[in-house]
Amino acid sequence: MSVQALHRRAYLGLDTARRDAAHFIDGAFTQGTTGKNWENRTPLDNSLIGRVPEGGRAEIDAAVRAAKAALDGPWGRMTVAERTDLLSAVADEINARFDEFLAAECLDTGKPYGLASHIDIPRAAANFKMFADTVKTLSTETFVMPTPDGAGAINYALRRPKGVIAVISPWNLPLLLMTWKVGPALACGNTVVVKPSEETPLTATLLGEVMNKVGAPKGVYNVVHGFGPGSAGEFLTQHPLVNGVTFTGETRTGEAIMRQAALGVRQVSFELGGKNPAIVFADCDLDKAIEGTMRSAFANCGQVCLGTERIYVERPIFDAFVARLKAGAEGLRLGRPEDPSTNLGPLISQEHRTKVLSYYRKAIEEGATVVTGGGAADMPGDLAQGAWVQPTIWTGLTDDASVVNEEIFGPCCHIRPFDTEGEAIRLANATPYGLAAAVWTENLSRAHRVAAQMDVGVCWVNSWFLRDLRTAFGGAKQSGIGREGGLHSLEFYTELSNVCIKL
Ligand code: NAD
Ligand code: 6OD
Repeated sequence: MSVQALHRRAYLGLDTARRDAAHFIDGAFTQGTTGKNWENRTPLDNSLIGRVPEGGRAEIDAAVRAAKAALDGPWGRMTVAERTDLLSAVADEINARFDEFLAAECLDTGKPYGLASHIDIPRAAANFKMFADTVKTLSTETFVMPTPDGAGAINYALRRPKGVIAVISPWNLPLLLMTWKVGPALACGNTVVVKPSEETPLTATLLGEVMNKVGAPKGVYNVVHGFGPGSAGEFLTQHPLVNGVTFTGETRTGEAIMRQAALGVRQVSFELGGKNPAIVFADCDLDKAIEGTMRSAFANCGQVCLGTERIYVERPIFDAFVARLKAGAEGLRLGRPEDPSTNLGPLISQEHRTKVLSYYRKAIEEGATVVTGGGAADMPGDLAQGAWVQPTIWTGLTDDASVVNEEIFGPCCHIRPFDTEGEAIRLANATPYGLAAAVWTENLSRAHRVAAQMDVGVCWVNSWFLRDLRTAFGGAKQSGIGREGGLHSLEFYTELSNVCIKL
């Protein structure tokens, strides 16, 4: 189906009534009792999508208690096979309602249909399928031990759900990142209360309809909308019946949530910010390095935690690389999501645009050469009211420039030459963050050698954002705590309990 046809179907599918968000608590949609709500505006042209209710302590308490009751009730009594069948049905239903999810996500974020239909929505379905498959075949360890009386003992481990999991998610890949946590949490037998980003309330709400459709017991999946401090986010992470907090977002927010989760000593799993490097060696396949770096620097308007904002290029190919990346950036088409030629959307909000543009100004103050872009994007008609910026490339900054050190989260990058492998590794690692790195080389030995020295959770060689969901995903240093993905998710979403039986 063409993207335009998809668009027509999707916008019709997402009827006006559904553009207002609602909390989803104990299997029912509700506006809650605070009487507070806010306007949800699309960053495409700042027009009103609908309203979002702000949850308070009462909504959080109701959601957490519903989640606890489901654990102690029908959900807790389901067999693994029943639970995983239900999660597979969730995945099927997301795919069946693909167009509605797509329309909702693209309204909230402004991202191109081409991107969301290849990444965000299919990955959300895959997040449920993959974790359902993972837990189907789980086993645990057993140890037989001798005892002084000669009878012996057997130890075996039980993996039990952790309990009620608080899921706090960001706006950049809203459904993908929320389900990346909800999928394994439910597969392991937990129940969840989700506090989606205030910028992107729609797809989390829509998932409530899916849960009801497939027959998920009430209280298994709950959503309460709101903000962070002094609002639903803080109330949720402090709630005494919450057993674990999984969060994706800014490192500074992670610090606040960690303090909140410290009450009652709740475990946290954090996927945080980054200032990710790419190292491009002269022996790379330049076509592939340019194609990959175009994606890592500009995809989703640079709003991907794994995105590349620092590029180190070996001197012999520096000028060629800069010229080709400039040509690529200048070839990007900004526009409406449904336009098949669009490959760059707006930033998430006017507030974020102000932040990104402040870095664009700072780059010039700090002495950058602006290779391309460097300012707001002029857009026609209604789009002029949206959160658009130009894709931007700089060179010439010193290593201590704030633009080279702070996460900007926009469609921009700085390119710097290097002369030796050791220098490139030192520069790439010179950051308090440690989320991801990309290395471009055709030399196999170098690929292994350099990857082994990157202080990051994820290192891609000759690729970027190539994801096998069974692998460990997370950040080193200030980019996170813990790893999620495949069996690694069990570390956070289950409690291991050893049973020792004396024979
Ligand atoms: P954010 O930290 O501003 O917000 C994330 C969520 O936290 C939102 O739902 C927000 O309402 C909530 N929140 C804020 N303060 C809170 C508090 N005190 N208590 C409870 N909840 C609170 O992040 P964002 O702006 O939505 O997303 C962008 C950031 O997320 C970037 O830094 C990016 O690098 C990071 N990110 C990281 C990953 C990863 O996998 N490491 C993935 C995506 C985004
Ligand atoms: O692919 C994933 O599982 C993942 N967590 C991606 C994060 C992207 C950050 O914006």
